[in-house]
Amino acid sequence: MAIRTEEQLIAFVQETVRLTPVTDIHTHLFAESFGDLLLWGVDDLLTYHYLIAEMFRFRPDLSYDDFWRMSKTERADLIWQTLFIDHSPYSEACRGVVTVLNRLGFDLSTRDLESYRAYFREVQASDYIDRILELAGVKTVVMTNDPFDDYERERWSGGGSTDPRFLAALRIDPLLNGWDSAYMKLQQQGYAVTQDFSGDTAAEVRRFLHDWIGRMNPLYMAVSLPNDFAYPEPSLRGRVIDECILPVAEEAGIPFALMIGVKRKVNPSLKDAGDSLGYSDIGAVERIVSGHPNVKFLVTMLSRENQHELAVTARKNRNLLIFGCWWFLNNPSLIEEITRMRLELLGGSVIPQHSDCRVLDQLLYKWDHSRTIIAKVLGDKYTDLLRAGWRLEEDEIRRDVEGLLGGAFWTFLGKPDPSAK
Ligand code: RAT
Ligand code: ZN
Repeated sequence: MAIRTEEQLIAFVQETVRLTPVTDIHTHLFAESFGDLLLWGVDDLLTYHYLIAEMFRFRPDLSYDDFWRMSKTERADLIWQTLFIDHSPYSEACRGVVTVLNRLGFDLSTRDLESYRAYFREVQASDYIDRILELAGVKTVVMTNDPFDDYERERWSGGGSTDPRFLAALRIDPLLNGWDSAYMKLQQQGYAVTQDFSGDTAAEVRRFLHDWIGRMNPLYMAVSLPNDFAYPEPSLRGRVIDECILPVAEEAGIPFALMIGVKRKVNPSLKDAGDSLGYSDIGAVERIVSGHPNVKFLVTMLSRENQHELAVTARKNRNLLIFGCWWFLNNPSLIEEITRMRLELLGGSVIPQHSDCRVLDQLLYKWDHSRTIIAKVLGDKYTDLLRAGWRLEEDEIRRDVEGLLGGAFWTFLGKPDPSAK
């Protein structure tokens, strides 16, 4: 059916974006079979590392050691008091908690954390997973799977994920960012590698990757990289990329996902909350992507200043799909600016957002908040088209939104969306 008025258009776009199920291409969530790796509930929400960093800003009196000695409940109490009671929770990470509690139907007027906790004591993980995915409108979640983690490896020996809503991604940071300890872990897993990368090491790393690809069936291999990432580079990281990852990505037919721009541990006392960001050299992305046209690359960058050149680089290389407003970019003002710019430069050949959720419940806020912005930007783009004289059909808008919320990802992978009927 054709759209007739601007009012009808905006309402239709908002409704379509709200109701179209999402493929969330990068999260730190896990299927229930991964046991303790799956985080959920109000205490995990409150102890999210984004909130830990914010809490410390208001508590110069609190020592880091005292905080880390506390139990999870005590940390959650402290964060609730500091960020939600002593101050108004309008930072994006705080507002996220409010959105979640509200969407779960809690009475926010009481601000009574204990009463919210009582609900979580009664609920079963499997029911809660169903409830959250349903409420969030998320059909598929891509996990971050670490073959260097002992606890996680055991879960894979037990069969991994049998829940088709949770799909794997093979995360290989230690290979690229910590070879001096990674090589020992590879040796423990039976691979004949050496610290100086001599002999059969490259072939053995390729064997390791193929073995884990066989076990996990990952949609892609992924790494986070520092802001000074260079390519090509006469370094161990350069050799691992050239001799191991790129050939395996091509042979296995899965993308290599690069998440570029992290400065790890600028304040180690904050642990996971102590990472920062820096501007990166887009030349490294240009060279790796254009030098390997038979490999697919998923790329996101952490610095706001890299976003425009990254979108332009994607225009030049069809084997590059850019994704998400990552981590410190996942704030409404930046999501809007970046999404607008990407749609103007790339149309629908982009993945505007991923959630990066670490706690299941966060799906509710990350997608609610992002959907609102995506709908706003898309509404503006379609309004411009309508004013330019283009006839807009509801089916075409539905098709476009499905593409942005997952379809473009599956097309890029060259795989059917497993949840498509
Ligand atoms: O966004 C985050 O939660 C970060 O701590 C990281 O997990 C980052 O997204 C990553 O995947 O390295
Ligand atoms: Zn992440």
